[in-house]
Amino acid sequence: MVSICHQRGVPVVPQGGNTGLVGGSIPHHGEVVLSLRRLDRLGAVDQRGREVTVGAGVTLAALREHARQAGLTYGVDLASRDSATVGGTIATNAGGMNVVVNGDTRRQVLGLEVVMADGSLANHLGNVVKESMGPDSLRLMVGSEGSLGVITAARLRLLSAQSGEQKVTLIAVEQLADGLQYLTPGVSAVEFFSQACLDLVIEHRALSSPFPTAAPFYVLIESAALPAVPDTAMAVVDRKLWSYRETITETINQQGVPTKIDVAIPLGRLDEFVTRVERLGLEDDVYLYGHLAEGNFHVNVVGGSDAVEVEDRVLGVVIELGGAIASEHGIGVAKAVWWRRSTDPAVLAINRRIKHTFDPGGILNPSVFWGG
Ligand code: 2HG
Ligand code: ZN
Repeated sequence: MVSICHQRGVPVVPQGGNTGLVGGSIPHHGEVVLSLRRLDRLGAVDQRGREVTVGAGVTLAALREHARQAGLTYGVDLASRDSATVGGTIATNAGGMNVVVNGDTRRQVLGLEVVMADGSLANHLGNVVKESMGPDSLRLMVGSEGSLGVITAARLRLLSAQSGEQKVTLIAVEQLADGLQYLTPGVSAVEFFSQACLDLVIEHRALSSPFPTAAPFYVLIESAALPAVPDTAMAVVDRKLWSYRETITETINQQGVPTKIDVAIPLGRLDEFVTRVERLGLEDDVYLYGHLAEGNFHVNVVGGSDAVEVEDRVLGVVIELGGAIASEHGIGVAKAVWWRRSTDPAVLAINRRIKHTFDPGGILNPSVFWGG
């Protein structure tokens, strides 16, 4: 299909589970949508080599279950695991809850099979764990959001499953910097959410309040051993506490169409960011939550304000604080203008040349990065 589109100059948007939040997997100007979901072949797990080769359309949930049956695990996990696909998560270099221990999707990829813009198939799945054979050009597909090639299969690293049940602790904190003390060995997730998020899920999800009094933020730690929590801090331990964090997104979505802004802030400036967002005086409901270990905030804003204006104001603060305008959801169309504005011109020029080399006719997901 890609070769036909190539011959006719018809633009193509590759699509996995369509769980993206920056408009990177949907057509914007009549492009053909190429769904990869039927490429859902699960290869046999290589238990000794701790790896597996799977089709791009395999969901993260299916991959994780497949690995689990072989006594292993896949390093990336997300709340949208039932729909998000291997191809989509590679194309966006997805993060999720376990980046603190396993790294991002890029770290899990051992090899790729890709359909190039002219329809030819490029195979660099490989067989070995490490090689030294020149530039790994197909690696550029990771994070390229379908703009350089269409990922059809991936060889992925698997990890030993945690022995014993992980403990989940929720700790109330006065400021986010207080949560950073829990970034210790043996920790597999360090998540956070604001009081506004907690109030919302308590009201709409029939969850009970975990603490007798409110705090500005809550940090959720998943770890092998219980974290050393100071006597003065409120804390509870229970695996079910994940539901407070994992239901935030869908509960916000039920309140209206949110403006979603995924950003990364330098770890030394987390609370400065919170204060600066508060000072913007947004009249809408603002929900702050995300992945603390990476300084990854999901700023969700629900109300009547103009989405572009809200995004511009928040991203302006992010740039001033030396942060990144996209931490794990990618650039897509939504962040394209900001990406071009905030990226070093020399780096942008390299990216333009790479795009031209891989896709001279500009048919692969033309709106991401370069549209918007
Ligand atoms: C999460 O961490 C997801 O829950 C979604 O990345 C974040 O909807 C969002 O803004
Ligand atoms: Zn996230």
